[in-house]
Amino acid sequence: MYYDELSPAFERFVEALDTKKVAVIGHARPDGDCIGSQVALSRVLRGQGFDTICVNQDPVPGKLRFLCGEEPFVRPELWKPGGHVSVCVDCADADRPGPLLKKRFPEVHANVDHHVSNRLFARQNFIDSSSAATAEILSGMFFDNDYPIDKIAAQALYVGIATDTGQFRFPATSQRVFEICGRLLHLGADPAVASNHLYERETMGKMRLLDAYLSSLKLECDGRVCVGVLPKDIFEKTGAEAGETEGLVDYARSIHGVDIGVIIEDRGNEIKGSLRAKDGRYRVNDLAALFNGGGHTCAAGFTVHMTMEVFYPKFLAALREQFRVVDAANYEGKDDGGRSGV
Ligand SMILES: [Mn+2]
Repeated sequence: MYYDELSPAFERFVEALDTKKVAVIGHARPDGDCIGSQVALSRVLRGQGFDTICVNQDPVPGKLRFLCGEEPFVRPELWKPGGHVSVCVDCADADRPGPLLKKRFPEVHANVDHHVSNRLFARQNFIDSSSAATAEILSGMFFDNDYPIDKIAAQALYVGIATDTGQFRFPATSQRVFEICGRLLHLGADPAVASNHLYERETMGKMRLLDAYLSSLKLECDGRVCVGVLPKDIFEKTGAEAGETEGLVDYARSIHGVDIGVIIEDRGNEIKGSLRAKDGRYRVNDLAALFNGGGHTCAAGFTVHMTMEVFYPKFLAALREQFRVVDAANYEGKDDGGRSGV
């Protein structure tokens, strides 16, 4: 058994469903774990006799379309639920699917997620914050319950896990992750095909964006934080798309001595930020929460209505306070080494 408590509860949930129609809902600006989880859950439930559909506020990013097979993805403005049961994946709170979907599905029946900040907003919540990906939880529950996983679902689950572990590098990359991925490969998941689609198809716009981001990098907090800022007109200048900021922040974090990498998009009256820590004990989700955001202990984000002039000093003060608290806890030997959920 991978999930002693979640798997039997999930089977009871599936067996108790009184309708056969299920909408599998992902979050806004979907990533590999979100799309992978939706594709797999939709296919596996279909295999159990359900009529399923995937619903997202935003389109499936081009890089992830190879995962979808024939899986129907719809946008809420073009589709109305007809008595569908709603299941959210990879959503930490009820707002993550976006305003329109929140209105369409005021009551969410089930919620499968691995965010430590999950608000348990559904009727039934299948949450494990020790898991590296929602796709890991789904894989484990499918295996535990002997639900058949076809080749497309296996690839989708593999990609969800591979992307959310930073290609098997982040702290939540456990023995269970490798065991589950081994079984997914046995079922037809193909790491080479996946990485070709994900990492060998960059655009020139993305490279120019990377160039601009790297040029802006600056060390703060005695070299423990590295911040890069993208100005408002960067997308017109580089020809990059908004989604291509994904992964840039990893370069800031990768510097020797840096504990937290930061990317900030300065949108004039709005600041969008992403934080990536090398260690879970920095709890960047708590930092993001100060600015209206959330996430994992190692990876978090926020969007806040402020100008850069107002935001930046507040942000630096919050970082300094976080280091003060974390360093004091370490000194007293109270830290858990970041093992409590990434
Ligand atoms: Mn995820």
